[in-house]
Amino acid sequence: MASAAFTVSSPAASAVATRSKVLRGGKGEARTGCRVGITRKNFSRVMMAVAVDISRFEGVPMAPPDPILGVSEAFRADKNDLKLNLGVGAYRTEELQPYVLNVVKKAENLMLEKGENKEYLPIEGLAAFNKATAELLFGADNPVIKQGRVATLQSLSGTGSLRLAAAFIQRYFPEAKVLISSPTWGNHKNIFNDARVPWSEYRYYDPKTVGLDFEGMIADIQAAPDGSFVLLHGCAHNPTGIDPTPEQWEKIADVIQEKKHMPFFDVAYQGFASGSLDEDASSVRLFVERGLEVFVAQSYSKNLGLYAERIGAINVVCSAPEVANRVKSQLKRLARPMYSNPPIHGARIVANVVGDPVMFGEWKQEMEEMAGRIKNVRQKLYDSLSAKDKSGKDWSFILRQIGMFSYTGLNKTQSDNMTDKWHIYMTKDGRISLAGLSLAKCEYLADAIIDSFHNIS
Ligand code: PLA
Repeated sequence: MASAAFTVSSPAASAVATRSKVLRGGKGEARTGCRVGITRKNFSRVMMAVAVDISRFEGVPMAPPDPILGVSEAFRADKNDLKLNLGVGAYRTEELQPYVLNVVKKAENLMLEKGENKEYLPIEGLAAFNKATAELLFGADNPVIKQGRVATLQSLSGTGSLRLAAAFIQRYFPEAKVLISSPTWGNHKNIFNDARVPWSEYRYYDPKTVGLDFEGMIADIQAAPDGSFVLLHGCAHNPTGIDPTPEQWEKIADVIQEKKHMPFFDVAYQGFASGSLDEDASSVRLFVERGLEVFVAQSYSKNLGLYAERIGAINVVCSAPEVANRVKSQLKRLARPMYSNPPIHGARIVANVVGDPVMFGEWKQEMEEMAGRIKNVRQKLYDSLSAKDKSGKDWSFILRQIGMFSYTGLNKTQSDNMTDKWHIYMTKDGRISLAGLSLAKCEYLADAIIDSFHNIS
């Protein structure tokens, strides 16, 4: 720890020590951190005239690694050739290499040719992006767009958009709580905690059926105080890969409407669940068609592979254009002191791809290919598990799950075994990212899962 050169018992003493710049060696010799030119050897002298930095951070404990992004750090440190990173939901090629979409490269080349400048964007982001992103989500012909009832702000990808919405909830609905699914994407809880928005969970996953606990979900949404915010995954629920059916979505909308709750969608995988952008937005559109006011956070990390560009948006569908203007003005007011204005590069890529019919078509095709590759490894994993596991266990739940992930049902100890023995990196809730799996690695993964499932309790 590069903290203090000497052990000092109290802040007052440290202040005196720093001020006087005359310190005794001895007790603190083992510690480091003194200023230039002082070696450990010199420390043994009885008296020294040195300036010492006494850390003000003694009260700052080490934070635990992030349950998802921390897995990638551990993966990078592993030197074993067999290692496999199924932690973070990042798409890889069959060769397990990161993938930059061809259509993204094409759009970037065009941008370079045009020689666009790097001026600040307005607080709400790039106008062409905001138009494109709302149209992609709601459908260009949706009356809410035509009537100007959507407040759209480009923000820092899905996470930043959720965080901005959380700040808005905290400021304008201080009494409200947010209902989140159990389980959910781990960062949801952090986001609402940091924004000081109270939350509670609604039942979602039923380990007995390895499916949706629909009754439990409805009962919990019904039991929540009127006017709560209900966080819903638009498609490809993370981590379970289990989505409600269209009929179930209707019932969820009924209860939310009845209870005057506010639906709040997190759409981080549009196009990645079914391969179709429209189909994956159908849950959101259903709520909008009912005339409800709705929050929607969007991300282009996965569907356009723009992970590091931090491009996404927060959309708030309002009852009237005048309301949308007010809401937007307040979102801008929240964004300004947080990050001032959003980055331009990813916004231009999205605006160019969506705004150009040829590139839009190319994107949809590449997205289908990515979604298709994930479906293929999903099938192969299921086939390998079924062929290798002689216990008679039914692995078909893997085929019923959709999107990037499979929720294997492995517990923490079993997940630890996957990593410690098999060098397979995954989150401790038993989630594996199939987007990071190749056909060639399916058999190895199946062996690891069978070993962990049957031999570790
Ligand atoms: N919402 C959900 C449901 C997500 O799964 C993720 C990303 C996001 C929002 C935010 O993504 P963004 O900020 O990059 O737009 N979840 C990942 C990565 C893919 C992560 O944890 O940050 C995951 O592995 O779960």
